[in-house]
Amino acid sequence: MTSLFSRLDAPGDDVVLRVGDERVTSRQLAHATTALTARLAAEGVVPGAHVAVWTQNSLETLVSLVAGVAAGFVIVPLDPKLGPLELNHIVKDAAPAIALAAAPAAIEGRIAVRTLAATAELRQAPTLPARTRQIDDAPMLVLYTSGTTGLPKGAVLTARNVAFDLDALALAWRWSREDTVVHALPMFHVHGLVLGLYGSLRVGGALHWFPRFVPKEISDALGQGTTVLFAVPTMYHRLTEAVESDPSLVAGLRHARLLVSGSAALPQRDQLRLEALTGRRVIERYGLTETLINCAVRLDAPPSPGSVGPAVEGVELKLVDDQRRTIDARDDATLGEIAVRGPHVFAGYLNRPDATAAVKDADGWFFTGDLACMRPDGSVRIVGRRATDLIKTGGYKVGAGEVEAALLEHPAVREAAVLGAPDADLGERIVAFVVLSKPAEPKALEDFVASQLSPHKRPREVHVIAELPRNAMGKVVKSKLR
Ligand code: MCA
Ligand code: AMP
Repeated sequence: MTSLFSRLDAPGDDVVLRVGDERVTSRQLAHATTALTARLAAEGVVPGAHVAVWTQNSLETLVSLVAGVAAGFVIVPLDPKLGPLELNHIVKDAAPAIALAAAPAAIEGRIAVRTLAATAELRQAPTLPARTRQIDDAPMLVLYTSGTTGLPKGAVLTARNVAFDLDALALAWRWSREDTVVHALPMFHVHGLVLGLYGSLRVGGALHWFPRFVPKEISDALGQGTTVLFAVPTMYHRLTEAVESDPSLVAGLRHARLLVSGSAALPQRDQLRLEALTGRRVIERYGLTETLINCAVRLDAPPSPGSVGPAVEGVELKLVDDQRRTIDARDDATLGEIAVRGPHVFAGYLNRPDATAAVKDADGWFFTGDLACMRPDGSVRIVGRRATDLIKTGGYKVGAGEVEAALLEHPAVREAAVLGAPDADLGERIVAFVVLSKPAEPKALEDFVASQLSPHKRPREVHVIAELPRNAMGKVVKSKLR
């Protein structure tokens, strides 16, 4: 067996993590792993237990996320802006033994919280050698992800899922110890956590994390030796606008070895604008929480606009029709649902065998719900989604049903229908149509959703209408609302 975080195999004085002016070496991370193991063991929390990490904007968050996995706990990273509706559900569903936080957290009172005073603990010499996480099929992470209806589901990922996928990406992008990744993504989803953080400790050299996205900070980091940028399309859109109004930002972007976009479709318009300004092409990769990254444009591939690349090394990918029969066409025109198989496909949803069986068949194929065409060279062009009730806004997946349910909790809302409308910045913006039983201001309804759920799930537009359009069966016809 080999270890998951190769970067911690021979701990030394090399900096592996950076947040603001604070830096952590591989030796300090190994110390933190030992300290965390001992500390939680003293409380009866042993490897294999679910440990939540409240992902606040601080270095302690990164240390907890790495040390927790290295020590063998099953880490449940949580958005510190989760609303009470989501939090109640997740605490019950994942039942974490304990939560780690950098500072007082809203989760306090629901489960025991321990603060990891990283900077103090890191300096203490360990009394025991650090544990290292081996690559096996045991659960390593539970990541909550929205579905069309109901509350978020916990996707269980193993160390093998993660190691396999990161190694495939290293091959596609020649990602190596020479690289430092910079990103400003949240640490409770695959993109920022698995690719950015765990990737930098397995196949890369270091991570420089900005808890907030500020174009100038990203550009400066790239100008000062950081080589790779991971970002969602909204961030590339905002970087482009920033470069247009402040051409000095171009210098940093020109230095980058690799600019990667994912989590949602990168509009070609933004791609071309950025290329014209910087001379650098942004490459796309495609994935899901449940499968990690399935496709990636290779570093040496010729330009192929609109493509998310072919399946990464070791991943089987096919297009299927409505009956899940294989569609054998590479004509860039025939549409099918993407299905994937390989060691990267998750173990299943926590406590939800029904939901797992709906997406993963007995032969190991995972059905993504994404619609695409395949080109003659095997590269994939994503065209849409089967479920119109899934919205991708700023790279976050939001189920329309979850927002509708939150709106219906408001005493003035009698009926609600939510959909995603095209948006140049966010990709899609959440739009709500409501029928009221008593007067209420649209802004108050937006704020109400933001107070019940994570604020990124709030509708950016609320329209009050007299009645929702329905078909003969009484079902809301959302296409009429568009
Ligand atoms: C605004 N705010 C509010 C309200 N309005 N708070 C309460 N009530 C309100 N009515 C607050 C927000 O909480 C936030 O607080 C601030 O105002 C700005 O929020 P918002 O407008 O939502 O942010 P934004 O500027 O639109 O964010 C854009 C973003 C963000 C930075 C691009 O969407 C983002 O980080 N996206 C990344 C998503 C991601 O990582 N997805 C990966 C999923 P404050 O200012 O305090 O923060 S993994 C995946 O998809 C797969 C595997 C893959 O392929 O990667
Ligand atoms: P999530 O459940 O948050 O992991 O989101 C996964 C979904 O994001 C996929 O099913 C796709 O719809 C979408 N997605 C991720 N990367 C891309 C991409 N490069 N282009 C288009 N859609 C993407």
